[in-house]
Amino acid sequence: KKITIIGVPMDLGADRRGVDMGPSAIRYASVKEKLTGLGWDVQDHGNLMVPTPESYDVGELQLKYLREITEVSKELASTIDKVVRTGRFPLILGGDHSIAIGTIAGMAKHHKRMGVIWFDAHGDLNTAETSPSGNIHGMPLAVGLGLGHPDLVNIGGFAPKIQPENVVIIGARQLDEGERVLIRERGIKVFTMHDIDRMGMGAVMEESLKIVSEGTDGVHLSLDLDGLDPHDAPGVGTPVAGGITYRESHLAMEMLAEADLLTSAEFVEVNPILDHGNRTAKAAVALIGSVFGEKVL
Ligand code: DIR
Ligand code: MN
Ligand code: MN
Ligand code: MN
Repeated sequence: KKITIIGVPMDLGADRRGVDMGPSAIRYASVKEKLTGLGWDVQDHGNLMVPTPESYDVGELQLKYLREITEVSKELASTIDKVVRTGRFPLILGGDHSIAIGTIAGMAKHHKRMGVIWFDAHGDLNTAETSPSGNIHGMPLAVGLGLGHPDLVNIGGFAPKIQPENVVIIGARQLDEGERVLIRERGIKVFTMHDIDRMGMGAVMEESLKIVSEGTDGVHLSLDLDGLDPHDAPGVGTPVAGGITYRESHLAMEMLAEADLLTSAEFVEVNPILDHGNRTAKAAVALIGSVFGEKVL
C-alpha cells in the first residue's frame, strides 16, 4: 500500500492561467493527510518543472506550446516509470489535462494492454486538424490512441499506448465534430450525461469496469474535475452545465475502489483562481479518498 504523489503544475495546454496552481490547491486541501489516514504509505515527489508560458513562444497555433509540453510529458513519463519500478502507485496532480500524455506514456511501458477510464465533460480526442482551440489539453486521449502530432504520439518510443476497446469516457456533454467522428470510427464507449441520467451511475460503472478490465493488464483513471457539475467543481477552466453530481462521482470512485483494478490515477484541471474557497480541490481530495478506499462504514 504505497503511493507516490507527483505534481505537474502545467498550464501550457489550456487558455486559462491558474491551473498551474492546481497541485498546490490539492495539497492545501490535505491530500497526503487523507491518504495517510486511510493507512497508505504516502511519499510526495514534489512538482515537476514546467516552463512559464510568458517566457516561451506559443509556436504553431493549432498545437500551442507543443515543444514545451513534449518535454514535460517525457519527464513525467520517465518519473512515473521510476515510481512504478519501485513498486509504488503513481498519483498525479495537475495541471491541465495535457499531462495525461506523459502519464499514459509512462504507464503504458508497464501495461501493454491498459484500460483507461476518462472521467470528463469533454472527449479530449482532438488533433491539430480537428481542434477548435489549438489547446493540447483537448488532445491527450487521441494521443494515447496514436493520433496526433508525432512528437507527442511517439513519446517513449512506441505507439499507440492504448487500444480503443479498452477505453471508456464517462460524463461527456460537450464533444467537437471531429471527436464524434473518431468515437464512431474507433467504437470508443462513451457514457454521456444522457446515459448516466437514464441508467444511473451504478449501472454505468458496472459496464465501465467490464470494459476496462476484460483483456487488460492494468487500469488508469484520468479524472478531469470538469466532469463534475460546475456547482460542485467551479474551479475549472472549461465548465459545462449539467454534470456529474457530487454523490454520483463518489459512487464511481467507491466502485473503482471495490473493484481494486487501478494501477495509476490522475486528477486534473483544478484552477484555484476560478474556484470558490478551494471547493474544487476539496472535491478532488474527497474523490481521492473514495478511490483509495474511504468508506462511511
Ligand atoms: C475543447 C475543450 N474540446 C478543446 N476541451 C477540454 O479545446 O479541444 N477538455 N476542455 O477537457
Ligand atoms: Mn474537460
Ligand atoms: Mn477490453
Ligand atoms: Mn479533459
